Amino acid sequence: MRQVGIFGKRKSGKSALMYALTSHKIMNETKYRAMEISGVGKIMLVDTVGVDAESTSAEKSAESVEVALMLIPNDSFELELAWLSKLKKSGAEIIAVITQVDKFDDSGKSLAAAVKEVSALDTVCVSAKTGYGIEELSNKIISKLQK
Ligand SMILES: Nc1nc2c(ncn2[C@@H]2O[C@H](COP(=O)(O)OP(=O)(O)OP(=O)(O)O)[C@@H](O)[C@H]2O)c(=O)[nH]1
Ligand SMILES: [Mg+2]
Repeated sequence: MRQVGIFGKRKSGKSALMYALTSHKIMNETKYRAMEISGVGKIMLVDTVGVDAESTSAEKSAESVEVALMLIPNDSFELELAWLSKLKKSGAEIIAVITQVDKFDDSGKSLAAAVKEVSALDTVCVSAKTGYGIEELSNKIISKLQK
């Protein structure tokens, strides 16, 4: 099945984002969520281990995803930049996702601009808590899958 991978440091909000994107209340922790997207078909959202935890496991996941979401929760994103080059090499389409933006005064806009400046990537600001930006991110994922 076509896969969309969620990458980020521990506690960056990977699992919360996966649930927000699939908009289901779930009872148990799971590493995969299947979702049906009209015009695209069935895809698998893959929650990965923190890129600062066990990198070999996250690297394995990187090999099989078509679209990679690189989560960035705050302005120390050196490790994420290193991961962005790994993900580029794997051939995945990449979206930089500023997470937990309900914690920012400007909804993450200045951080998004900084990330965009160094990476030249598509950047989206989201909050799994409030739902901010979730629809915009879904649409970006869909457009990447339709490429
Ligand atoms: N305020 C706020 N808190 C969030 C948001 N998303 C996640 N959190 C909180 O941040 C913490 C980590 O969220 P997770 O979704 O578990 O993060 P994770 O990246 O899956 O963490 P690991 O699986 O342990 O690597 C939890 O306490 C969440 O409640 C958000 O959008 N806003
Ligand atoms: Mg998690």
